[in-house]
Amino acid sequence: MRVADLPTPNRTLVMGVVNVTPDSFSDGGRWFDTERAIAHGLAMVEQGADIIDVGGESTRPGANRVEADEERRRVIPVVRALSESDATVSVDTMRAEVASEALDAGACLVNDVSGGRADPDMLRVAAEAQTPFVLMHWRQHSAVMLDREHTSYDDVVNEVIDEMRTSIDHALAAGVHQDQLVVDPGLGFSKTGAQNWTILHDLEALLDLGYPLLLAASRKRFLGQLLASPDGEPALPDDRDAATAAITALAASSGAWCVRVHDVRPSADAVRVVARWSRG
Ligand code: PMM
Repeated sequence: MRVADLPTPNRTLVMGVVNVTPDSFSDGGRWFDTERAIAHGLAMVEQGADIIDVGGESTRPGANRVEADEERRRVIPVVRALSESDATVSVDTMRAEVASEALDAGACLVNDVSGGRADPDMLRVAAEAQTPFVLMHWRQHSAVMLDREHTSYDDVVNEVIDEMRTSIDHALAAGVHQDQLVVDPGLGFSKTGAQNWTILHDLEALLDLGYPLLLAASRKRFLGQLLASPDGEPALPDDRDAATAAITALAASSGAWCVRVHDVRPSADAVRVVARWSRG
């Protein structure tokens, strides 16, 4: 499946993450400086990233929101510089005004972890821009998303799908075109570790929605829990990259459209292996 105006290499795409934040769980502070963030994005293109996802607001569980002006200050110069260097850039934001400015600065895709729910103006911006729009499953802001009420499901796969269908309907009603939409189950967002694994086990059900599927498991807490030391200490984010690449291979072989990762090269290699393997 292809999404209008993005690379179509006949394999799963790799989206490299640039968090221009002081506090993301996975790489907080490393790319907070504008020039370092730009250099990191360019390095990921060299390593085989198809898209660079630039975000200025941490969504780690418990995180509080950043002011719009600060988010804009973090994100826009990085989006502009990477776009000018011909990278395909995505903006990771829940704010319509930041999305709109990033699109003006050259971004080709809007990645909204709230699926258009956090900002009432976001779907209008996406509809007018006619660029791809990642619609992630989301229930609540990060400050409260792991509270028990927000991780409560009787049947996580079907409820996530139903809630995504509702968000898709809202997007379409706002004028977003079907061809623009990418869906994402939002691993770790209002989901426990076990619920993430249930979703991954049943990717087919998500693919049946009929939209390109993006998965962002990279370095997430449930991988740290899986790889915990014998005394139960979770593996550190940097020690979750091999497991992330394993998820990339499985996601690609299941038919995911794109994986969003922090360490690009292993996943860029993995998607190429899967494509070659499947050709025989
Ligand atoms: N996760 C994070 C941030 N952005 N975007 C999408 N589409 N899906 C995700 O699961 C997702 C995201 C979490 O933070 P990180 O940038 O440190 O991975």
